[in-house]
Formats: sequence, structure tokens, C-alpha cells
Amino acid sequence: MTETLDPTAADGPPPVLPPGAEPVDYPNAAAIPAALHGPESSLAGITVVVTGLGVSGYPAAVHLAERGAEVIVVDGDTARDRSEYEAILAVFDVDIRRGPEHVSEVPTGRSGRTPDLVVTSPGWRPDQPLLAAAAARGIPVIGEVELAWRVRGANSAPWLVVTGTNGKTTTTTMLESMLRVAGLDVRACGNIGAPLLEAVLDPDAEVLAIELSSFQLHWQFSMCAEAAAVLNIAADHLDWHGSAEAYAADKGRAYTNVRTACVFNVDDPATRALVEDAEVIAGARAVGFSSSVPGPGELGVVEDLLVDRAFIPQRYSAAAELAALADVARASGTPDAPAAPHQVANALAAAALARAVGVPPAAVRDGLRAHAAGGHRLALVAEHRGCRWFDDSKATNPHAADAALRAFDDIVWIAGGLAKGAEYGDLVAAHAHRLRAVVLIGEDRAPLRSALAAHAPEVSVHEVDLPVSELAPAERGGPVMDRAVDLALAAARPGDTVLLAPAAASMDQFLDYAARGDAFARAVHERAEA
Ligand code: UMA
Repeated sequence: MTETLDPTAADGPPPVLPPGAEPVDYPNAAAIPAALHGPESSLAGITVVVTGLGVSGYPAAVHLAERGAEVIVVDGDTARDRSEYEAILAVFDVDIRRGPEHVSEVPTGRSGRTPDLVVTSPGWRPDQPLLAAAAARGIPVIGEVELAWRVRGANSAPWLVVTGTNGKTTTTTMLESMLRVAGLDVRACGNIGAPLLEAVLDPDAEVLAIELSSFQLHWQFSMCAEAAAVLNIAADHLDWHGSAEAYAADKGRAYTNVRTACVFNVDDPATRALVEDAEVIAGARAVGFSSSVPGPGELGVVEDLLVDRAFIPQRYSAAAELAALADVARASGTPDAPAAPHQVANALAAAALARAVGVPPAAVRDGLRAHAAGGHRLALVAEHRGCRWFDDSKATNPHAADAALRAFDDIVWIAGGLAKGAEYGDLVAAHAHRLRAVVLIGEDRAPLRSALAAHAPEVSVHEVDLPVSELAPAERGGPVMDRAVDLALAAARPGDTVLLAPAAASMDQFLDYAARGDAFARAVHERAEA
């Protein structure tokens, strides 16, 4: 954008963002086949490589093949059972090539044609050899978001986008609940696990609540969300993006071409900076959310109420009541505790997105009341041997683990997994006084081990060091959690809290964070019931 925003200015009209003026610079964009637009036009004569045979790649391959494209799916992994996907793709004559030998070069189709397009899954890094080779040869590489945006055709369901380092899934499901209570046929999709492409192709969907990761945002440039929220920015996925700046910039792509509202976190200046840099559609507004009393153009908290001073005509003199803090506590699955600050922020962001498409205040409140809290977020698993055992497997980075560690004293902390380039010094230093012991799991134990040696030298550290051969099957995590729970049992004293808050991703040893949390709960229950 071209001027500085002051979204909290007390006088004058709410700031209107200037229209997007600069064409978005995206590698090889001009070579994207025009026939991709709309869900029905024929793709005969076009060859597409889909990288990744997973949740994202499978529906993309089906859709492209159904429309007549020659589709080649490549995946470097041969261990995972993909037989269900493979059986259906075989019906569409999709050429599936699995194994490390298929992911270093751009494949040529059976027809002998050089591919016209690569559609990549989000887990593939931009420097992955096949993707880098495609880019160098002038072949456009897009992801599922760009594909879904182009394919949506006449489907005018508005896109409400949620991104940020932490809180995305909760915010998206809170938003989904608010929209549903307001009577809209909503699909919650994206990084949440339901492919965006399937939601876009669903003719009944009236509005989409879309969680997007930085990976997904990286591979798109056309999306025009109705409204988008960046909840917060903390260092994460640095191995994928290369730097904190590149990571934040990809998050900021959520705001590009927004039509109605760019929702940002007043308490996190990095999110405001992304709005200030965004190129948006004329008339779009910056709307802040804040954990304190809101100014005009913001949503916030007054005493024990969530209020809106952005989407009401009298925003300079009044505020609309949306919900009570008690509704947020209930929505978060902790009805007897005060609403946690991060959950208040999530609820306000969801409310801002819902209000951007005209959801009335009462539906915000009732949507929160109807919201079922997701699992693996500081969930009490059991009380065993005088200790309380908590599963916060959803803490896949240091920022999320920080929130969990703050909640207790005297902790036996189970941590580790895929570090994704994270630094742990600050996290360990902040919580060293709470730690009774630490149990390290996962592939990247070294950065946690050295942070503990530097900042918590008194704390005993135990490691689950299993040879790779003992880890299969990956879906169950093998015996990792049994060993971790036994080590935690030996270290804990009555009154302690044993906390699984790994501060790292799960995919080195588990299918996903849910499988990791389930394995932990199973191991605890087996011992508690023995
Ligand atoms: N693969 C390779 N080479 C690579 C990378 C991956 O061969 O260099 C293969 C993998 O073996 C796998 C396939 O590619 O078989 C697809 O891998 P993927 O990691 O892209 O996973 P999908 O199953 O397609 O799921 C993806 C998202 N995964 C990631 O971003 C890592 C899912 O987000 C998302 O729900 C799904 O698309 C639908 O949009 C999960 C996630 O962990 C929940 N997201 C990260 C997070 O939340 O932190 C960003």
C-alpha cells in the first residue's frame, strides 16, 4: 500500500486501504494454462505434474485428470500406504511414480510432452530439486490455493482466510461455528485437513472458513479473500522458508487483494506491518482486534465483554456487545476457568471475519457457545500417581509451547520432534524454574539438549533414543511414547504436572500431531489402568 495506516485513529472515517496497484510478481505466471479457469473446461492436451500423493495432492490429481489433463503424480516416499488413493487414480489413468528417484527432475509424460504446470503439495520446499528445476525451465509451480481459486469458476462463496503462527485451527473452527449459527452453509477447509479444492467444488457451500499455512500461501498469488486475518507472527518453519522475513512475507500474502477487511492483531505489531504493506481491493478496511478496550475500527474487550467498534455505524461513539468472556472459556473447553488471553484473541479474530460478511452479534455469541474445542490443546488426559498428565501435542513450535508451560509449576516436560529450524534458548530460559525434568523425543533433540544445558543445567534430561528400525509404523509412533511416559513416570513427584508440549512438529515419528497426542494418551491410560 502507499500510505501509512492508523487503524485506531479516534477521529475521521475508518481507514480505507488503497487499491492494489502493483501487479503481483510470481515466477512463470504467464505460462499457467488459461484452460485451468472454471471447473469444467477441458484440459485435454495439457500435462500436469502433481508433487505429493497426500491430502492435498490426491484431490488435485483427481480433478485435473477428470478434466482430461495428462497427470503425473510423484512422491519421494514409498513407505506410507496410499493404496486407496492409488486405486482411484488408476481409474483416471493417472501415472503415479513413487520413490526418491522420481523427485529430483521434472518428469516427462507418457505422451512425451514436457509438463505445462506443476501443482505442488504444501510440504514441498521451494528449493526441492524437482520444483527448482521446473522453475528454472519456465514451468509454473502453483499450490492448491492458486488451483482452487482458478477452478472455483462461478462459485461465489466468499473466502474468509485465517493464518498466523498459532491459533489458526481454533479460530477457524470458531468462525465456522459462528457462520453456521448465522444460518450459512459453511465449509471449514485448508490446512485444517479438508482440502480447499473439494470445498470450492461443492455447489452447496455458501461461505468458506479457510485455514491457510505459510506453505500454502507461498504457492499462490491470485486469491482475493473477502476478509483475512493474520493472528500473530512468531518464528516457525524457518527451514522451509529460509528466513523469518520470508516466513512473515508469505503470511502477509493472505492480505493481498482482500475485498472487505484485513484483520490484524493490535497487540502484535508484525501483523499490523503486514497490513500496511498489503495491496488490497479499493474499499477494503484494516480492522484490529485487541485484548484491551478497542478504539474505533477495532474489536476488543470491555470489562467482561467482547465488543465490536468496527462493523457498526456508530463506531465513534458506541460499541456493539458480541459475547461474554465466559462464552470464550466455554468455547475453549474450559468453562470453569477464566478465558485464556490467546483464546480471547482467537475469538475476536473469528468474530471480525464473521462480522465482515454480515454475521449479527447474537450469532457470534451463540457460535462461541456451540463451539467444540479441538483435541490435543492442553487436554487433561489422566491423574496418575498423584500427577496430572496433559496433552498439548498441538504445540508444534516454541511459541505454542510457551503458552502451555506458563500454565503450570513443577513440570515434567516431554518435548522434541522436528525442530523446523527453531531456536529454544529463550523458551528454556523463561521456564527453567518450572522444570522438574525433561524427556526428549524425536529426531531433532540436539537444539533442545543444548538449550537445556545452557539455560537449565540443574534440570535432569532423559532422552528416548530409539534406532529408526524400532519406530515403525510411523502412524503409531512405535514405542516412542511408551518410553517417554515411563521416563516421565520415573522423574515425576506427586503434585507435578507431566506435560506433552513438544515445541516441534510430529511428522518425524507420527502421522501428525493428533496421532502423537493419541499415542501419549494411550500410553498414560495403559499405565493408569494397569
Ligand atoms: N513429500 C515428498 N517430498 C517432499 C515433501 C513431501 O515426497 O519434499 C511427500 C510426502 O511423503 C507426502 C506427500 O508429499 O506423501 C504430501 O506431503 P505434504 O507434507 O504436503 O502433506 P499433505 O498430506 O498433502 O497435507 C498437506 C498439509 N501438510 C503440510 O503442510 C506439511 C496439511 O497440513 C494440510 O491439511 C493438507 O495438505 C490439506 O491442505 C498439515 C500440517 O502439518 C495439517 N500443516 C503444517 C502446520 O500446520 O504446521 C503447515
